[in-house]
Amino acid sequence: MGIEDEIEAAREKLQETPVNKATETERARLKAKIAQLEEEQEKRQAETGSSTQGYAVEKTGDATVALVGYPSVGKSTLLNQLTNAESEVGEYEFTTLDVVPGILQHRGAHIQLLDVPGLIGGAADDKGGGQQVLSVIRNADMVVLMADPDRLDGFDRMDEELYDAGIRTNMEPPNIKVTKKDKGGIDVKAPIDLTQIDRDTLEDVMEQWGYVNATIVIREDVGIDRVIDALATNRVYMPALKVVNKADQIDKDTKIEIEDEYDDPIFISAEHGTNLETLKDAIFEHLGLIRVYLKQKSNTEADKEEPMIMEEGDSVETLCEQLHDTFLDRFKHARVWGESAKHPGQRVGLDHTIQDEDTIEITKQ
Ligand SMILES: Nc1nc2c(ncn2[C@@H]2O[C@H](COP(=O)(O)OP(=O)(O)OP(=O)(O)O)[C@@H](O)[C@H]2O)c(=O)[nH]1
Ligand SMILES: [Mg+2]
Repeated sequence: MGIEDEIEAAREKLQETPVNKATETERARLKAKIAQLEEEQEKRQAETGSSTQGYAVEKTGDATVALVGYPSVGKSTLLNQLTNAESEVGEYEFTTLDVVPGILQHRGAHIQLLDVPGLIGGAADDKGGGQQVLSVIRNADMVVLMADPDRLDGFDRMDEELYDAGIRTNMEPPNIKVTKKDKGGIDVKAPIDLTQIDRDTLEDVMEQWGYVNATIVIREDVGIDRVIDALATNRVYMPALKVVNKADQIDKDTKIEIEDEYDDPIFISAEHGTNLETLKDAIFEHLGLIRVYLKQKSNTEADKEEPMIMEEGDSVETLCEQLHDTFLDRFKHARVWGESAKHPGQRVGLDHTIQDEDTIEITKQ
């Protein structure tokens, strides 16, 4: 039996297995088996190069964002509005068949936007060349999920499609750690109560995954899917932003209903250019980007036109590393103005965490 048949057989078995207490372990085992086979399949495809052909797009700029949505939601129209790109716009579906990149310049950052061909149901099973599209999305730093008022189910459908391809949106990686041992079988350590899964099932899943001797430390109340996510090596985690396009076609009441149901998406009209500044800000913030203004000692003001683009959580040390090799060696201290400073011009060391729009002056030896 080929690996595809094995996956198919395991999926069928999972569907046939009813969901109840008695079948919990069996279902968990099957899920682990499917995930493991899929990983094996991907590995083989990567080796033969069959999954990497097609839309290879080189990443450029400070970050990469994939525009994802049903055909005709307006992805190309949006790309053309936000970037220098010229992606073909059409009234019919599947106008765009290639990945079209463009650069959005906002708050001093260069953000690469990718207009990816419309994702359709079953992309994860490679209907309609979906695998290549998904591999482009996997490499992005964030997705914009686009829907239009007529097909809002697109939000959930796209997210499911991504989920099935191992792309986890708006989720932290599970707080689970697995370490191999020499002997002693499977050891489950959980300093908290596990309410969704029992230890026997966990041991079974670990064995199914191929562990003979290992310790698994679980620090959050997870279900089996999150455990499998922790074991799998092909999961990626990224933020997703929900955007409703063609907002020019809806009235106020419908807008409020959509806001309630879909957790406050951003409403835009790509065609009319409405609310695009809000969208750009949201993209910048969801990417976790921050601006840093560098000040020379001799100047009283920093150059606010050209900020350095960094990431939330970055420290003065990261800043120095990015500036030049010699900055770290010769670093004496820095002065900070802005959100992260206790008072204007606070003197700080390398471990100081910077925030958006801080001004920093570095003193070297
Ligand atoms: N009313 C309205 N129509 C829009 C808006 N944005 C795009 N459209 C129209 O929607 C249609 C599809 O737009 P595209 O940008 O080609 O959509 P797409 O998502 O790139 O479609 P595919 O490439 O087929 O996946 C075109 O007729 C656009 O003019 C909008 O904000 N409002
Ligand atoms: Mg298009």
